[in-house]
Amino acid sequence: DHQTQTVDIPLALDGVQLIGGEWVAARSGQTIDVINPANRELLARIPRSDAEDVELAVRAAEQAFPAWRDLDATSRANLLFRWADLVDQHGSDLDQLERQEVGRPSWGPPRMGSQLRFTAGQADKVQGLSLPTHSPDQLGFTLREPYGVVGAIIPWNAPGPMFVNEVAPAIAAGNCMVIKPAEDAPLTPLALAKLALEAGIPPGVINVVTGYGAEAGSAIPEHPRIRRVGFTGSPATGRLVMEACSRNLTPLHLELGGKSPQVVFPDADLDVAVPAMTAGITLNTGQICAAGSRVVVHRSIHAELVDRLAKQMQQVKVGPWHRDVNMGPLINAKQHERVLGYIELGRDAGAEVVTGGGVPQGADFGNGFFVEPTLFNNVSPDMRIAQEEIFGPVLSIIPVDDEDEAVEVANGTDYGLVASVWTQDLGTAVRMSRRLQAGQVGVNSPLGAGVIGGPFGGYKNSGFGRTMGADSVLDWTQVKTVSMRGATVPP
Ligand code: TXE
Repeated sequence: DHQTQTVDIPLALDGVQLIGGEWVAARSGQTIDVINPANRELLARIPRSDAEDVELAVRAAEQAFPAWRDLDATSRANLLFRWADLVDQHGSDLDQLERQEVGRPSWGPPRMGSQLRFTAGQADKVQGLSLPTHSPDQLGFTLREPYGVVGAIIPWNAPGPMFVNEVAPAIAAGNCMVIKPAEDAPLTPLALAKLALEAGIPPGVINVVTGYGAEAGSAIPEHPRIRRVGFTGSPATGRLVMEACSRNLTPLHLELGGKSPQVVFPDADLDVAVPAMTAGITLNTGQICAAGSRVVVHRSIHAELVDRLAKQMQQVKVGPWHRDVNMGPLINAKQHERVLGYIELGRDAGAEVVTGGGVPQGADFGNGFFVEPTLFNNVSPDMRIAQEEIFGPVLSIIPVDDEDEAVEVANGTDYGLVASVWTQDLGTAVRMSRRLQAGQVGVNSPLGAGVIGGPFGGYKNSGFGRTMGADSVLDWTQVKTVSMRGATVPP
């Protein structure tokens, strides 16, 4: 039965983290249990680290830094390419590991290898400028240099890609990284770090410190010798990280989630839009920063769209990760309570549950953190379910009368990560692409997905800074202007 379905995880590590190329326990000796959220079965234990362990990781990174910085850029790129090869070779193991700790069905072969290659290709293209000078006896130019030791904190919803998106550009630029994965899903990051070591990336270049946010995570922005920080997670924690960075004057980038609108015009091809929007809110059980959680629809097709979305959402097969399903459980008890709490809030505010709205029943669901795909109709834009990120498979439909109102509603939250437009009219598509306040806009395409090298990040409270794009390696460098003259007076 489902209690005994956990398969072997060849890449998983038990009770240890990576500091200076060594697999070590936390100084305290304490551990945290990592469970499969589909059945609460124990997957592994990870070190419960704190500031002391982060200090050791920073020292290891400082030791590794001079040689890594001075290694020629082609060699650094080659090591990242080799890492990408190993990630591809172990693609199905990595997928299985992530499926078990996140509790999701397979998405097919992971794309992390391609993102790694895209980033590796930038390692030897970090270039400065030559600058005009006041004198012909002078040269002026800029150098792009790494910061030194840098840090990152990542969430649990896509632990593998998040790890790659923070670590790869930072080390490609010549920095050494101390990264804390989320306590709920640290195993894919540890496995990726193991493959990086096997690829020949030197000890101390990547250090993975595991533990709780308040203990190990907070020690990263608070560390005065960590010179740059990347954070992905909730706005509340992002604020804490930024406050700590402000005390050390440490630059950072933040990716804080979204409340992404799907704007549907009367001429939209619903055969395409309905399945895509359904996937956009049920993929990873809605636990995606880019999840399209609001449908803003023209009143003339409102009733038809509600009907078709409800039918499509009822087709979504929910179950444990190893079955042939489309959607797994939520990550943990806290998120389960939170999502069910939002569903209650929506009902209390007067929105209508069209489908879902509860916990699925049956032997397959055991004691996993499952919730039904849930569709709310007649949501008004000011309701909390229309304003706050739920991070679950909960979709709100908001009817509007025209394009201006659609824009006002779509832009009417504090977030601005992704927005999608469904229309066949080119003029509408062009206007909406400009009018929507979001870091990514998809036209007839959900989640802003499918673009290679598209910079990813938010407008407004969704954060600042961009990852994944052609500038991602440059973002982990600082600029130095050099002005140079000969040491003797020219003839
Ligand atoms: O996030 P946290 P949680 C949103 C989503 C979700 C909500 C809560 O809406 O429902 O956040 O999730 C570490 N100092 N997103 O509580 O706390 C923590 O250990 C330093 C959106 O899981 O932000 C983990 O590694 N670090 C998001 C990471 O921060 C701290 C993805 C994220 O956890 C810390 C995840 C502290 N004081 C949640 N406290 C997205 N943008 O995609 C915690 N952490």
